[in-house]
Amino acid sequence: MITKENILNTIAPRVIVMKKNLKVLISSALVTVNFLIPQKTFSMEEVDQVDHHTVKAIIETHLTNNPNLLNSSKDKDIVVFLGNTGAGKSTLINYLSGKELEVNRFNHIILKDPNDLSAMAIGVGHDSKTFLPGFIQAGDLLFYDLPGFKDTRGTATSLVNACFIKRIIENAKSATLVFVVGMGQVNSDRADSFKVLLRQAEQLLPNQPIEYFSSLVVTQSDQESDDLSAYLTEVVDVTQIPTLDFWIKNQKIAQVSKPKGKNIDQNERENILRLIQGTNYNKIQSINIGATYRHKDQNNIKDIYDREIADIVNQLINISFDLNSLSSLDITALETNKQYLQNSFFQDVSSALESSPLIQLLRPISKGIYKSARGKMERNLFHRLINISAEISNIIREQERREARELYEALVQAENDRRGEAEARYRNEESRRVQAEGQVVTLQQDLQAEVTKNTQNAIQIATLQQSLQHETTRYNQAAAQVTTLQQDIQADIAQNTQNAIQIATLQQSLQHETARYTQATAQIATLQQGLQTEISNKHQANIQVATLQGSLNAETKRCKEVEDKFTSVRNSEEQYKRLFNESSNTVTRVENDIDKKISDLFQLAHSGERSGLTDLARQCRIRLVDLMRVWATLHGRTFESHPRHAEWDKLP
Ligand SMILES: Nc1nc2c(ncn2[C@@H]2O[C@H](COP(=O)(O)OP(=O)(O)OP(=O)(O)O)[C@@H](O)[C@H]2O)c(=O)[nH]1
Ligand SMILES: [Mg+2]
Repeated sequence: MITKENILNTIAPRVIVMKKNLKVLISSALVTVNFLIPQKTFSMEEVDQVDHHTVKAIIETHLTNNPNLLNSSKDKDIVVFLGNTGAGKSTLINYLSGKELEVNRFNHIILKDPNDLSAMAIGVGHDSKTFLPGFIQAGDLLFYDLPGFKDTRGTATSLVNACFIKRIIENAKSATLVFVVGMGQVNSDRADSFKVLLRQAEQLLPNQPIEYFSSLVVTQSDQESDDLSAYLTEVVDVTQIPTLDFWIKNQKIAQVSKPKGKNIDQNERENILRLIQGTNYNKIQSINIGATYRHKDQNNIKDIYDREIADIVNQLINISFDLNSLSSLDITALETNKQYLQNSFFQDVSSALESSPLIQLLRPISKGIYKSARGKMERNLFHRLINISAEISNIIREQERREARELYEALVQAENDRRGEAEARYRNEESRRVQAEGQVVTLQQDLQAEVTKNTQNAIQIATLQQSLQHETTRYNQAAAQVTTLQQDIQADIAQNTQNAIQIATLQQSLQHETARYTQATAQIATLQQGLQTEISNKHQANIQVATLQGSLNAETKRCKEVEDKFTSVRNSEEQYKRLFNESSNTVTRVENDIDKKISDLFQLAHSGERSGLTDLARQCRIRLVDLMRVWATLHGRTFESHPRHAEWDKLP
């Protein structure tokens, strides 16, 4: 059976293995960021095996322990002594500021009072003595003793000094430079180290007209003061060193002679002070302190940056990527991390670098080195991020493929299991079929016996079938009766239905009649009241009837009298009628006579007309008028309405 549990149980152990693999994959993908850092051992001459955190600690310690030095030049005009280590800068500053000096048995100038902490420490032999910059106020001049350029104290010292030098010079209101060179430097190697010193100064103060605010003091001179310029011009090719040429031409040169015996010439001191006082001061906005580093220092600083950047990147990875959560095989989480890597990680690295205290400390004194370290990191990180993104994409794809494969395998397994079950079921069915076949044979034998028995039974069956036939007939009759009954019932039901309808109608009528009865009852009550009234009226009427009877009797008597009168009138009327009939007959006779006469007259008139007896016709006409007028009177009509009036009118 394929169930979710089955599938999960099959996949789960493999998923655990995959998770472990993924964790290793992502860890290595991210950790390889470290590989871009050269795995070079970081060493410092003075403090062995210090890492960049120690360097940072050293710088911070010196800066916090020497706030006076750090801020000593603020808004002041300062005199800065520049020279290679061992050139005699510290010795010169002590000399100029009036410290008591003496010459020891090795012909070295030393402090008379070695415990004078205000004096500058003087080196012995070629070892640089000045570890940190120092300053001393000499009258109205403020001298700054800087450690020798390109000394051998190591990167940490160089960085500490760089911090101080940069702060002191840039803080000052203005500065004048005193370049210090030992006569030995001038004489040896065609003054190469002198040239290097000047080149360094130019790099330190790029785009500055150094010669205008500087002077040169040559120490351990074996020349006469007045011959110094001539000697330098002779020994050094001044065309190659324009600054020296400028100093010589502008008399910006002084010297300290090698001590003769135990004495130190005090006259030269005044010369040098005058020289310094007569030289310009200049505001120095920004110095390129990197110029003071040796190549080795530069590599070490680069190393410090690389390590700090690697630290920051790793820290950021630790913060931003929870490898445990990444290895959960959660594709959404992986995608999110991939998006972060592609979109924001770079920016976050940049911000983290900007806020690193070490970088903030070192950057002002090693801008170029930081820029190149960062550039290198950005390039590498960019490629690395692309690789990591691709790696994560691969992991996601791989995981999806694996999951799909696991699922497929689980499904195949489940399908195989199902087939196995089906086969087992088939085999089971097969054995059951074989058993069943055995049973079929037995059953066939039993069947034969049954057939024999059946033949006997068949006879009985025939008999039974006849009975059945009979019963069927009876049944059919019964069924017909049932049908008839059903029809009757149907009819009854229909009748009942009609009855029910009639009952309903009757009920409605009953209701209606009841209502009418109620109304009639009310009317009866009204009529009874009316009857009562009528009875009382009748009583009154009886009284009136009695009265009227009396009147009637009187009238009857009068009627009798009238009747008698009427009888006599009738007799008169019959007499009258007889007379009337007699007169009517007379009238009728007269009428007939007139009509006869009229007709005769017309006949006579027309025959007169035809015969030309116009007068006769005319007399007939006149006679006719009289007769027709009589006719009109008899009939109560007009003359013109006589039927022969028109005929008469045509008569002449
Ligand atoms: N004979 C002689 N020795 C000198 C003279 N100036 C310096 N020295 C010696 O040169 C050595 C170095 O002198 P420093 O003054 O320490 O030299 P610096 O220039 O301060 O050296 P750093 O501090 O290392 O930069 C010391 O032994 C001095 O005694 C000089 O004019 N004559
Ligand atoms: Mg010194």
